[in-house]
Amino acid sequence: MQVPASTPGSGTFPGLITREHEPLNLELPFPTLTDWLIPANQFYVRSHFAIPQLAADEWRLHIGGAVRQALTFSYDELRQLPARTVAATLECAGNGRSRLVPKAKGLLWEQGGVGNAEWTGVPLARLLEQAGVAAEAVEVIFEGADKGSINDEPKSPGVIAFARSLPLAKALANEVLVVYAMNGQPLTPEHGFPVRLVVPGWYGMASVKWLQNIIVSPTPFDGYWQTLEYAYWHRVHGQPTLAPVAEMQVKAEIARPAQYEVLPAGAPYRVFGAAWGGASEIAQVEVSTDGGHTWQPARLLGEAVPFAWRFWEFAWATPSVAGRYQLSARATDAAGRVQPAEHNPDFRTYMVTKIAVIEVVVA
Ligand SMILES: Nc1nc2c(c(=O)[nH]1)N[C@H]1C(S)=C(S)[C@@H](COP(=O)(O)O)O[C@H]1N2
Ligand SMILES: [Mo]
Repeated sequence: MQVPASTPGSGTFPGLITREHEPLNLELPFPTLTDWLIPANQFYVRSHFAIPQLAADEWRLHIGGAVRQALTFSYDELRQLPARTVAATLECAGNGRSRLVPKAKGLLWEQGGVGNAEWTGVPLARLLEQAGVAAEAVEVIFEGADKGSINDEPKSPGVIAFARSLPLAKALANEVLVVYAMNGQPLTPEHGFPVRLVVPGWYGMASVKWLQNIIVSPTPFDGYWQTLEYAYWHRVHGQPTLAPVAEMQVKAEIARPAQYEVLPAGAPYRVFGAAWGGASEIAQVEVSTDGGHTWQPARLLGEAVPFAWRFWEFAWATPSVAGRYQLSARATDAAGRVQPAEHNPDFRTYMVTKIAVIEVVVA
């Protein structure tokens, strides 16, 4: 088959989609998806403040709070410690928000606020062990070097840093890394240079970039970025209570065809996409080509890699009758979670995984 050079996925990258200039927010044009590991310069960028320009030789990581001994690491000291490399998919909790009706406030991400990369760094557990976590500790707070004030509602109390916490059990999990390399290269400024946290299995907001302070806390942390933002309604004994957004939900996305792509009638077409969803393995992806009436299994490609997305494909014979057709994909994970048809309003404008419709024109 002759493939014109401009066809999505054929190898030419058209560039990232600008969602916001200042602060910088860039989305991957998802129909271009080809590589399992997304190169750093094609990886979506989510930032809430100006990107701090940090010098590696001046940067320090401080670990304090409820610890036996406060510690400070330089960039070189950190890179001399035993390292681990973990492949993990990061997805912004607001990815897919453009699908919400009525139109949501906030950045209107389409499909591409997501990417998969190999992250290299020091297991956080090792650093916490060296500092000696106090018996009364319950959470660990991570603070980035970026700061500013949020002037839209909900307003911040003046100038604040980007900060998030993890419960102690997740902070000590061996996949959580204090990262200095992405796909084998030093981090770029957009992705957190010199050092960021990477929390595999959790939405992207947990993976604090430009990391400079780690504070072990004897109380739960109720900061701006996990109460006023990146929080959802969690029902406890029927009572809605605000909880920080955490683990990723199960989701499949169609990369090709693209929305409103024109396809020839009566021809074979390879529907292609990715599926992901936190710690649990993707068990199944199904595709519907008739607006969700019937579903057929897609073929999972490659191997299951914990915390990383799984590519899939589905061989479709396009109808011989010209017209508009609706394609959808839905994922199920090994824990039995199935992608929902409707958005859960308790999730507010986060964790948007409702089954999407890609409409194509068969001509
Ligand atoms: N310091 C800091 N860390 C941050 C953010 C930020 O604005 N500041 N954004 C978070 C959010 S919401 C996401 S989705 C991921 C995005 O990481 P990326 O820009 O490398 O794709 O970074 C997270 N870490
Ligand atoms: Mo995000």
